[in-house]
Parts: sequence; C-alpha cells; structure tokens
Amino acid sequence: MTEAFDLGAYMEERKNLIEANLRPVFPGEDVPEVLFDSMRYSLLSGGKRLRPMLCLATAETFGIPVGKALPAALALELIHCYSLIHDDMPAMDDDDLRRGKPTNHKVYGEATALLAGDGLLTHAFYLLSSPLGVDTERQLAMIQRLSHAAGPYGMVGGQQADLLAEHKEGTLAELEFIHSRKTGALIQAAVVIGGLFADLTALQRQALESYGANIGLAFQMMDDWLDVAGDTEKLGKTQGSDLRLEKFTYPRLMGLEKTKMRAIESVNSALSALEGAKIESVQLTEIAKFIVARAF
Ligand code: GRG
Repeated sequence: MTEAFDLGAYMEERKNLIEANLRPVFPGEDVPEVLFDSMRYSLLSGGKRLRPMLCLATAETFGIPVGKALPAALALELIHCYSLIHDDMPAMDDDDLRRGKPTNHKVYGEATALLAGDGLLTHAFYLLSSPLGVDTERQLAMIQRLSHAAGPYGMVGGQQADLLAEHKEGTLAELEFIHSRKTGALIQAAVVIGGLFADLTALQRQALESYGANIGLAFQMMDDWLDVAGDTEKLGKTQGSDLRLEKFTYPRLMGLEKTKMRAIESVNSALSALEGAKIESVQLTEIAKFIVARAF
C-alpha cells in the first residue's frame, strides 16, 4: 500500500532544498557589497518557491534525479525574484512591503534595486547555460523556453499589457492575454523545462503545456481573489466591492465567486490534461489543488 502523500511536508522539504541551493548562488555572505547584498536580500527573504518546485516535481515525475534539475529550478526563481523587485518599484506598483519586509528599493535605493533585478535576470541564464548533463539541443530548448517566457512574448510583454489596461474596461479574452503572459508563462515554463530533462512523447509534452497553462491561470485568479478578499476582510467591506478598481483583475471583471469557480475549472482542466496523457504524478496533482486550496 502506498503511503499517503503529505503535500505540506513535501513543500517544506523542497523549499529547504531550494533555499539551501540559492544561498551559495551569490557567495560572499560577509562581503558588504551592496549589489550582492541587495540580490540576496530579495532572493533569501522567503516566498513559496512555487516555480522551482514545479520544475523539480515535473522532472521527478519522469524519474529524473532532483539534483540534476536544480540549476534550472534556481534559474526560474532568480527570474521570478527579479520580476518582483522591479514590479515593486515606484515606476510600477510602488510598493513599500513585500513578504512583510521593506521592498528592495526601500532598503537599497532605486538604482541598486534596478541593478539587482538586472543581475538576477542575467545570472539566471548563466545558471541555465552551465553544464547540466543533458545534450546541447535539450539545453538550448530550455534556455530558449525560459527567455521566451520571461521576455517580451511572456512576462515582460504581459506586464506592459497590464500597465496599459489600468483604469480601462476590458474583456475576458484581454484579461487572459495579460495573465497568461505576465504570470502564466513562467509557471508554464517551469513545468515544461522540468519535462525537458526527460524523454517524453509528444502527447506527454502537450499535456505538460496544458497543465502549466491552466495552473498558471488558476494561480493568477486566486492571487487576484486573495488580494480582494484579503482587503475586503481587512476593510470590512462586502464581497464584490469596488476595491482595486484601478487594476484589471478577474474579480473586477466577474466578481469574487466566479473568479474562484473559474480557478477551480482551470485546475480541473490541468488535472484532466495529465490524465489524458496517463501522467501519474501525486506531486503535480497536489500542487495544482493547492493553488486553489490556499484560499480556503
Ligand atoms: C517587472 C518585468 C516585470 C514583471 C513583473 C510577475 C510580475 C511581472 C509581477 C508580480 C506582480 C504580482 C504580484 C503578480 C501576481 C502574481 C504573482 C506573480 C504573485 C507573486 O508570486 P508568488 O505568490 O510569490 O509565487 P512568492 O512571494 O511566493 O515568491
């Protein structure tokens, strides 16, 4: 009989592994070199480590040793971390706090925060292009996928589209265009890159693409949901209130209840995609469910 899978313990173990390997990425703990301090400040300040976790979970699903996929997983987290630093800056969201701590630019100033983001982004590709023990074609596919997901066709393009959509009404298709790029592309790439370590059939690759796209959308929907529901609770307002009106979000377009329902539908589609390709993965299944469950 197989033992019950404990997602909490699995996530904790993976988070520790990822953090232990992030720590030496920029060595010199005692060197008060402001750029390195600034990069480490954000990189080692918590977070769920969802993207590297997904990359490792996918590789593991197909029998790849976790250690082999680690550099790719770290590269994903460096890019995520850079995006948060830049997103918090005054020219973008202008946030003072991230994960309960002052944002990078509040501590190190705007110029250093900008450079810390640039440094993290660039170094991600240094890690991903280091020897990984896979053939060159496979590694190039990983590098290409990550740059596509992070760049103008992915996260950067989605962020620009999001900025242009502020204070405007839009359609569901427009919202999905923004979020599949801004947040979804990197999450999807995490899954697909994990899969690139293994020899998969076209059907399995397609299933991972679909799983990644669907959990990416569900993640953004629930992030919007938590944002509004959290504020609603804090400010004592009723559900569906006109909070966060300046942002083009799922709750603004369809209300809180439908946002949650749609996120659940996306997770179900992600799980059906795995099932359709006969991919049995307790990790990928439970992580997908966690994306919506974290809001209950
Ligand atoms: C500045 C190029 C550039 C892009 C920014 C991803 C992004 C684009 C901005 C982040 C803004 C944001 C809060 C988006 C909502 C979804 C999201 C990415 C949330 C944060 O990700 P988590 O929850 O963060 O995985 P942790 O703290 O767990 O690492």
